[in-house]
Amino acid sequence: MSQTTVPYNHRAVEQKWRKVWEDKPINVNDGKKPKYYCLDMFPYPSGNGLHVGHWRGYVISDVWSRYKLMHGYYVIHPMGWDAFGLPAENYAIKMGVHPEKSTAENIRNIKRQIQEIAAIYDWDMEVNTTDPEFYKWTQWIFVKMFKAGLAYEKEMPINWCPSCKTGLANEEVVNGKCERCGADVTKKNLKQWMLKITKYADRLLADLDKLDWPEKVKKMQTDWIGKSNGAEVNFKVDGSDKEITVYTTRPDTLHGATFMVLAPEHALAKELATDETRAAVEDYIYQSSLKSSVDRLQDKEKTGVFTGSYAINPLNGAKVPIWLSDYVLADYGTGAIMCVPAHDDRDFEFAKKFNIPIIQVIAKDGKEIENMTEAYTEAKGIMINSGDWNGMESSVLKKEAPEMIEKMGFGKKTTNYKLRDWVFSRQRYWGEPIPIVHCPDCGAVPVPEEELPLLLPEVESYQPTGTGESPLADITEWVNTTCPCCGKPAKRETNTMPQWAGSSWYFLRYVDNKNKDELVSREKADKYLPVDMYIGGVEHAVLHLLYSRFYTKFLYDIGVIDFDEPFTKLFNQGMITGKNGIKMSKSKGNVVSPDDLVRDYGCDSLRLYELFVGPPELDSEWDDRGIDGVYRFITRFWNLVMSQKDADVAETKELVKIRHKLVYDITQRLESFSLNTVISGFMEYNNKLIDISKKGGVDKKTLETYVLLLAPFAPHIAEELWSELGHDTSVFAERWPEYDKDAMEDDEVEIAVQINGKTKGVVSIAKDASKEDALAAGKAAIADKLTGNVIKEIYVPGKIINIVMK
Ligand code: ANZ
Ligand code: ZN
Repeated sequence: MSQTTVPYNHRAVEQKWRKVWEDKPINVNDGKKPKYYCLDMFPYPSGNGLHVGHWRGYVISDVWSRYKLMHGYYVIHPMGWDAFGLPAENYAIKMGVHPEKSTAENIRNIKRQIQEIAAIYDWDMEVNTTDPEFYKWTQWIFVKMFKAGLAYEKEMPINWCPSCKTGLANEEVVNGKCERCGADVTKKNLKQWMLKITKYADRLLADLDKLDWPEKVKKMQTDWIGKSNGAEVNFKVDGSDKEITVYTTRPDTLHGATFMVLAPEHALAKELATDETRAAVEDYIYQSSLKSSVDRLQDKEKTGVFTGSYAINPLNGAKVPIWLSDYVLADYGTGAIMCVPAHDDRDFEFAKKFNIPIIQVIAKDGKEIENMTEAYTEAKGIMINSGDWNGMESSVLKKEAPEMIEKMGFGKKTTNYKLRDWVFSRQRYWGEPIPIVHCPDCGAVPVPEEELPLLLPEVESYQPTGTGESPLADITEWVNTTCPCCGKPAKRETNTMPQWAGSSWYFLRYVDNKNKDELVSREKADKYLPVDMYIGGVEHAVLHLLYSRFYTKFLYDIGVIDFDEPFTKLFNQGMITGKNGIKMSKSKGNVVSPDDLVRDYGCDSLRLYELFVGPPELDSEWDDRGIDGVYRFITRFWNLVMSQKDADVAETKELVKIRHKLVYDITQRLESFSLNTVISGFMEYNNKLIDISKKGGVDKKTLETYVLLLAPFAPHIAEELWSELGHDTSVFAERWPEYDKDAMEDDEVEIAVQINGKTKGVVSIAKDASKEDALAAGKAAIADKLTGNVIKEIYVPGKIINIVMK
């Protein structure tokens, strides 16, 4: 057997195949193949370039795309740039260059890095959200939403980031901090453009059932939409004709309400104060207005003030004190609650602190608890202290009570959502101008569709002003315009759209990115959309992934597309972190760039190593050193194929079995996205085959099969070896190998050998061994224990040998 082989030279091999693929693309649309759309979450062109974590996501999606390619699909695998928005603008301000310039530079650099992955991206499909030909349609969708009554203006206190100097959507506030820069978010009263995403709340919730998405993400969206069923109950204020409506999900506990709490912002809060309480009430209202909403929610101890007024429980006439407390939110439900301390944790804590009676109305085990030390919050048990409702099961009553209350005439059945309309304006420069003209006579008028795009004008200073107005407000010649409706002087809207605007629909544009007349032609949309597989990080669960679903449903409703969910299947990859799980960031100095690794080890090795570092759905710590092992594996595989390819070895039973097992293992693991175990599988089989190569040699079919399986993972080396194995067409023109379960099965089976039903040993015998042979082998295996008289010998083929002795 010849051992002198051409050594593996990753640079030469990779350069060669890049060129070949460029001249003769491997993924072509012949109009006959079925399509498969595999999409990456497109990057924003950050100045720091890509790190190995970004790379991993793109490797995963390319492996999947190539795998589908080898199943006969035309794979739509595009890439583009999410280039508007705060990150790009903040970077530009920091560097002191115009965002347009820095964005273009960053795109060039990241594109170069992405091309090093050698993914089968179709660059003809590239989109850039800051390209006027693209944002024309971002603006067009807004105009359509405006015309449909889904975009409206409202003055209200919104989330304000004092550092980014702009308003934020609720989704962009994470634990009270700006999702982008981490500053504490405050409130600011501003006139805002809003999108009525709440109109889609029910559909966004119900259609989650249609999606093949990780349960975790579905749950996050479900919780964010936060649908709850319950009742509104009206309480009369004692000695007045005022009424307070509360929202409760637990009307079954109505008899246990011993007080009521209003949010300090509630319209009646001040009016309920009496002469004795007025000073304290006003002070409390003032103090809570100073607190941020995070403080309010995270406050360790409950605070509150008694208003001096009482309400009458409409069910039993009980007189209950009305308090104010900031643990009740003004903008959820009705901003007022009935409090049942025996069955709600927060109410319990409040009642304990302010010495308010606690009345138990659900008996967990049929009896009342003497001294409650904590609330019993489950709706399970028998009603007590509840008048006519005594003896009923709480869970049943919980469902029936809303209608009972409605019939009794003091409330109604209702549904509430946590989801709020989407605050859509940003007081920043680097975004799509909102295509609206404000006319003193006609009000807000959309820019006519045929005049889109409304170009983002040049400005002297693109720094945020902090005044609540965007830098566009300074450009008088741009701001002053005429009303599209009546022709009188009017002013342009100066706010811009959030970064999410472009990313909410970009995936539709890839398949028809040069269309001047339509966002996407219906023909192409029908043919190539929706996305079959979407790959990206989980951090977008209630932002991008919710917004895109909303946009898709809207575009479906107005007939642009014929599907109402954008992403059929979703895979969330974990993060690659630095040592000790610390997020990679420039400020921590732990960013690992793929550039040097590609240069030193080659693209194929880095691709394999990115997958080998850990389960793709989990976060993994990066350690450069491991890539040596992967490089060694590739080299050993190279040498194996090169040494065996001309050896003309005949296939043996053992080789056939190994080959089918290999196909089976790799396919199963790949299908379940267990990509790290795919790589370790390759390594194990590599070792096995190298062993065999030293004994009898490895046959060509087995080598070819291995190369085919490796192709989506390490495409260059696979192409080179495929050609070394005598083929003059691309390895990607081949079909993914199939396995035969029968051929995989072992000819031998291991069975237990027992004496009187107790296992004494194990023996390996041929599957089709005769009874005599099996018993002989079995007895030989436990010969030293066969001391006595054999009464009976039992052989259950393939399962067990039992020797009965006396
Ligand atoms: C009485 C009650 C008794 C409640 C009980 C709970 C347990 P969801 O919709 O699931 O989040 N609530 C209503 N509006 C509120 C507001 N603006 N701020 C703070 N809390 C509010 O939960 C609704 C429940 O949260 C309601 O049901 C109400 O308390 C409280 F044993 O009413 B419940
Ligand atoms: Zn007008």
